[in-house]
Amino acid sequence: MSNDRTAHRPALDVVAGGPSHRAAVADRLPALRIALEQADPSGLLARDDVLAVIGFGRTGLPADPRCLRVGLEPIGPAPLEVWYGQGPVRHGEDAGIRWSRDEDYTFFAIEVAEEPGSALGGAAERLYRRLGTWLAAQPHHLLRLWNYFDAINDGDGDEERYRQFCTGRVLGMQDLFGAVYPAATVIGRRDGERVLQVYGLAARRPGEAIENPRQLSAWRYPRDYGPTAPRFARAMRSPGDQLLISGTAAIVGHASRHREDVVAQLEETLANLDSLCAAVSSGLRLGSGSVLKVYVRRPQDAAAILQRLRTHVPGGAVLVLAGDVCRRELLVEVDGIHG
Ligand code: 3EB
Repeated sequence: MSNDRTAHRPALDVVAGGPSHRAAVADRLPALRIALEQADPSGLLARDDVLAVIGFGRTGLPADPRCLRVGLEPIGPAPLEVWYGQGPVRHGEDAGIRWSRDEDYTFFAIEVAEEPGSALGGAAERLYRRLGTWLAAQPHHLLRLWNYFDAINDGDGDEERYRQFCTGRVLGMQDLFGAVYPAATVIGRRDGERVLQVYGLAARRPGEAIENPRQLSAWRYPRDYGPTAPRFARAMRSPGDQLLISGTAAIVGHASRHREDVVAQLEETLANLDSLCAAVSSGLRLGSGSVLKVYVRRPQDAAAILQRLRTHVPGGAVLVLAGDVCRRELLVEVDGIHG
């Protein structure tokens, strides 16, 4: 991870040029293109530049390492999330980790069943241990993780499943991710399937972790939120000069804001997203270059949320999913990619 900001100027900056600019361009990977599209999965899999085809809810997908079905129900249209690299893409499976890769980017997915009657932390620990060991042997650097599991808010206090997940994650990841955490999302499904699903993105060059000036870094959250603080970066600036935005909700400092008021929570979330963008580059705005997923706890809130998002992120692609945020009082969360 480079601390030299000039080596990772965002493409979105107006850059004056000069030697450091040329170096940055030479170092930059092509962008990963993530699209939300209604398409025939087998047609996509016939291409040599498709890294991943992710379906949500009841979508059926071929058995292929590039495909993953996540059991979060779409609210409204149910497009596929398709990742396009430059190709040619190779793919395979190593000890339960399904992967695909071209020269620049790796997609991977791992699913671990929870043991009946035992805490979720055990599954999280096993999953992260296997993933960390696998990643350490790969030529690419971890940028981004998405974590989905059932009934995230079940259990009280430190028994809550999200808190148990956080503890298991830390036990399993050990030093394998180094001192810099990836960008991440953790969202609860409601499909009753006791399987922890994680998918992620790695790249030939490392990214640059970005924190949000409006939010305390998650690994510094006080004890009130659980025995093990979450470990993730608010965003990762990718080596392709894209912004990989972690799950973002109505948290300011470490406190949840606007209990019971989804509209105000979304406004706070948008302020957090704007602040994150400003931390990267003063001119950076979400818009037509953005692909967002919005996770909504109460399906009846979806229409208002989508309408507000369309105004704030003009021309952006948005997928609305029914999902539970890790704190019970939070009603909406947004993640995505820009650039
Ligand atoms: C938050 O800001 C909301 O545990 O990896 C968002 C993204 C959240 C990632 C994680 C948690 C995680 O704390 C929740």
